[in-house]
Amino acid sequence: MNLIEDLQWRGLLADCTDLDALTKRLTEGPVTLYCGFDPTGDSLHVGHLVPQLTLRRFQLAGHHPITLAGGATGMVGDPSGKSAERNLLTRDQLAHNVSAIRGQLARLLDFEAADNPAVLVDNADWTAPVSFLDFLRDIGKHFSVNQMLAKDSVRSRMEGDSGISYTEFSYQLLQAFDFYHLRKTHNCELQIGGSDQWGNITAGTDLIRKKLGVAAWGWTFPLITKADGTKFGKTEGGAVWLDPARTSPYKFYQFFVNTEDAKVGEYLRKFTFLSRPEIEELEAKHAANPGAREAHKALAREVTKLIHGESALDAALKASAILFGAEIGDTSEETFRDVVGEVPTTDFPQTGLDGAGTAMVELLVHTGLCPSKGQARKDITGGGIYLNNVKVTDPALAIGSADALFGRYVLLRKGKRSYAVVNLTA
Ligand code: 383
Repeated sequence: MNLIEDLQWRGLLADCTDLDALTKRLTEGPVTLYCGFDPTGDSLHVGHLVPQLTLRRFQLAGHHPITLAGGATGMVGDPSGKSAERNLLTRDQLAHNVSAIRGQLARLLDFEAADNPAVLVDNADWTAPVSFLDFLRDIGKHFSVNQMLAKDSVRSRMEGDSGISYTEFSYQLLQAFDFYHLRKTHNCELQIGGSDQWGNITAGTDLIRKKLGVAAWGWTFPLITKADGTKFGKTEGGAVWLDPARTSPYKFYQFFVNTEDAKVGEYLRKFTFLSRPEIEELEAKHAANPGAREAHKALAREVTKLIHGESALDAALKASAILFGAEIGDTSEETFRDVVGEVPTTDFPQTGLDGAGTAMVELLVHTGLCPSKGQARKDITGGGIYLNNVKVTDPALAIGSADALFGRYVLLRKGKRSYAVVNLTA
């Protein structure tokens, strides 16, 4: 399977400006391509993974990837896919965001590759020095307002209530200018992006043709959705970020392991570098035994390893195992807190554990795991109660401060799956 066939098999082609010509060009030798990311926040999120991985797929096939941080475009705000005008970010915010996402942009690409090292650029470097008058004369003159109005990003806002400012209306010119600049300076022939970027990308291919008279291609991939068609990458807690300080590797792992069954094959194809036979085998396993969730686990493992590395993946796996009965071991307090977040938690005064402590049966009732102390004693004698995932045998057991995890928590469990956390309060 060549690169294009592989990308198509993975479902990574929504549209291409000229697939036949690009296919031919790719067989003739390495191509330089780019994808842009605006610094709208100080972290990228899972929605940015497909473009990043696609750049890497091209690099693995011998092509030259450029990843672009939108220091200039971030000052303006892309209207694509947005139903309302954005708030302008301050220069300080932008500088902070650009430096925060630089590392994330570099993470998945190889900048040391001997033949085709990746390159990271910031469009502020070539856009900021151009004067407004020069831009209007040299770039603006090549755009027809009629065509600009026809772009989805603009048309939907003209039809909607909130309209569009001149600032955001101009966005497509800036992105077109980038492609033109990279075509001239880096011989960049291809721009990739999500299908929301089609209008901006074709603005660039048009500008290149008009100003340079040479070919350039655009390639978009379908936007990832959930099974019901809604936006991918959002949880109750908000977006799933690539920054581990915002979304811990444990939560990141959980997000992918909880992928809907109907989507697991698609996500394996789009979010991992597993080969076609490997993915087909996982899909077959899932079809044969959905309960084992092997495909989901493989997906979550692969993506977590890619973004957070092997040791963070190990920690996430150990933490995940806690809610399946594994002992707490050397889990960090931070990770444990993530786990605790998923379990009903009840406060209890820390002083209650001083001295002789508090009877286990009392805590079992306090947390609601057992309806009465009598039932709690029976459950303990029956062998169904665990303290910090270790089986309890003595119905008269008292819990003291030595049992508190990280000095703050007691993990109680009834049977296989019912957990409760006692949160010790000062
Ligand atoms: C800026 C300057 C360029 C080329 C592209 C850009 C950014 C682009 C944009 N992209 C989105 C973003 O930054 O706004 N105008 O959040 C997202 N991308 C990629 C992909 C995606 C798009 O970064 O579909 C999802 O991740 O294209 O929404 O010269």
